[in-house]
Amino acid sequence: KWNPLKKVGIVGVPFEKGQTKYGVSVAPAALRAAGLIEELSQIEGLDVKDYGDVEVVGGDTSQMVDNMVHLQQVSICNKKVSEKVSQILKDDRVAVTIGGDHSIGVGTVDGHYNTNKDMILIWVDAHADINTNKTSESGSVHGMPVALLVKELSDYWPYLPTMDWQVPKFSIKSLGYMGLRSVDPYERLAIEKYEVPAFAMEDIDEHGIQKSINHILNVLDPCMDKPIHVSFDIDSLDAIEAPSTGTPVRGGLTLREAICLMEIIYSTGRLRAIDLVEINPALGNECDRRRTIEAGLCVLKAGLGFSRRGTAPRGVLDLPVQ
Ligand code: Z70
Ligand code: MN
Ligand code: MN
Repeated sequence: KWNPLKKVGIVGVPFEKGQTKYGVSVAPAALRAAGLIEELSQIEGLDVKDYGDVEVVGGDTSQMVDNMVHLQQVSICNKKVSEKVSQILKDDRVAVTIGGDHSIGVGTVDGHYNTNKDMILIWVDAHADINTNKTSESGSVHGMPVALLVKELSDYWPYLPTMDWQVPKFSIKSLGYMGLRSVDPYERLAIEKYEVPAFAMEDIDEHGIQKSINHILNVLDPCMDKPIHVSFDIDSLDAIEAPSTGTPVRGGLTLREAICLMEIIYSTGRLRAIDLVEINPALGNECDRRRTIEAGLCVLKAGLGFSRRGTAPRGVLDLPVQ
């Protein structure tokens, strides 16, 4: 019934104010230099359009809201991200957003929700990113995007100046997690309170990657007709697979599991948006950097139809003769 869209739009978001380390903002340029557009264009039948980077500007750096660092900059950037993601989706393309830190998930999901009210969200991450400014230990907004997005948690926030453009309407009932292994106490409470389907690493160990993702898809969308958004934090991968990230956590997904996860979601024909965030090319050595970027490219390719089986040339029935 559903065929994967064979058109994709890429947008970079060189934003890093949702966390404290320098370097996540250079990931879009590093991925492009590593051949992002060319690699994706080699996928059989895939039409790739580069929408460039969202312009990131400064803003008031004073703390407007308690325990929310750089809120105004996060807000200004995310408004643009939301508009860009909506535009790509309206152009009938899969929206691929290259971060940047995970605070940009506010904009990508907001933009997707505004175009598809029935979308479901798979948050692939070592962390749950569902802190409020009251529960966060760090004050970093990249640990808060899910809590900002879901309507069920709107009463747990104070008024957020500059965030008026973003009204939380997305339901936590349409959210699922994969890869968790560093979850704060109040984040765990939220997951349990709202019965969010969450496959932490021990659950993936128990059930395997295929059954885990299929279970989440079945819980969130039993009729199998909803658009899917995957917000992929590179730190969901094991620290050995993706060392160049701000908070690497050992014991994570293998790249093979992540590829398998993306292939399964692609095969539904309903994957409409992918975020790839938290790659930090400024951390680690050259080997770490290349490894991490290559892992990110593999994840994107798997989500956009690259087949590990190989693809025969189109319209050709036999090998060439001498
Ligand atoms: C912690 C917090 C986080 C990424 C760290 C960590 C959040 N729960 N996310 N690294 N990618 O600060 O809220
Ligand atoms: Mn994250
Ligand atoms: Mn994370």
